[in-house]
Amino acid sequence: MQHKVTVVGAGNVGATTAQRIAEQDLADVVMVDVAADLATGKALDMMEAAPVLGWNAQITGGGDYAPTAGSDVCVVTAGLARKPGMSRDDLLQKNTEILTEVVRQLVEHSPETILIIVTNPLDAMCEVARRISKFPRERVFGMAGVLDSARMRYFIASELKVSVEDVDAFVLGGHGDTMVPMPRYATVAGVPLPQLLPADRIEAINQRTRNGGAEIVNYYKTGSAYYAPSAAVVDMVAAILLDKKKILPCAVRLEGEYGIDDLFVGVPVKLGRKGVEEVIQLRLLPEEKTELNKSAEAVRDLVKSLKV
Ligand code: TXD
Repeated sequence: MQHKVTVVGAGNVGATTAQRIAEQDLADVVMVDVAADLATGKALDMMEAAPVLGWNAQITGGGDYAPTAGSDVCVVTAGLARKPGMSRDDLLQKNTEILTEVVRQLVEHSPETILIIVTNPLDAMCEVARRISKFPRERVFGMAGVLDSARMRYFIASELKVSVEDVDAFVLGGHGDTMVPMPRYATVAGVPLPQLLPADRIEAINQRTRNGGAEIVNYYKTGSAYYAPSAAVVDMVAAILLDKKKILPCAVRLEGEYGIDDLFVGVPVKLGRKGVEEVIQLRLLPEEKTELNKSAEAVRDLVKSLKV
């Protein structure tokens, strides 16, 4: 039987995610958006590409949650972007309201689903989704690390003029300015990055990675990145649906790992059909641990002001 994936929010990230899933014939896709016609129209537009490109998945879209029933995976991209005059805290409260309603609906129609949260502020929205869904951490987690790591991998590959396929890298921590790129664990065809680049060039790559989202926003002026973010989501969706047991950095609720408890933080996990099947513990140097703790504290501050 074909898998079913719901994508809430048919905006830039949501629609591109739906498109990528269909083009890979990974699953049928249901898009839901408060802007119901937008979701319906984008779904139809994508379906009309299917005969040309030759994929067989079904995409539907609208404002109703009934068609989402029995979804294997639900991706939540619904939310507002920060508008002029809006504080980060205003955004936090507004997107908390949106997530609360969206997750309630998703869980009602698909009680066994796996929730992948994308909406910012990412780590705090994961906590909102967890509180509303009451899902175990295996089935509610967020996308950020795959994107941040992909950016780092690209920057390394272009600096060294090698194939992106040869480059592996990890970024830990919250999805924000305090994220922790881990060059010590980055490799190029198996060779550790510190053997290939001097420290100052590695630090420049780390800094560009931390600034990766803002760099794109500066070009787009309105709106933020969505090609790489949607690709990152689909990597996670495929790992789950195809039970790959793939190790990917995700925002997952730590329960004592890395010395952090009861908080969503980006760390490598094993993704398979059950969702997060294992939290991978890396051995960190004291300075890396300090950075990770700092990043976790930034997430904790946000979570403290949640009103759910
Ligand atoms: O790494 C990451 N996690 C991220 C996060 C990478 C990229 C984008 N990131 C965040 O995802 C971004 O900061 C936003 O919070 C979300 C979605 O980004 P996108 O670029 O797709 O935003 P859009 O294009 O504005 O789309 C949001 C859609 C839009 O169509 C709204 O009508 C819809 O969300 N929306 C809703 N849908 C359903 N239900 C409700 N309540 C709702 N409210 C808004």
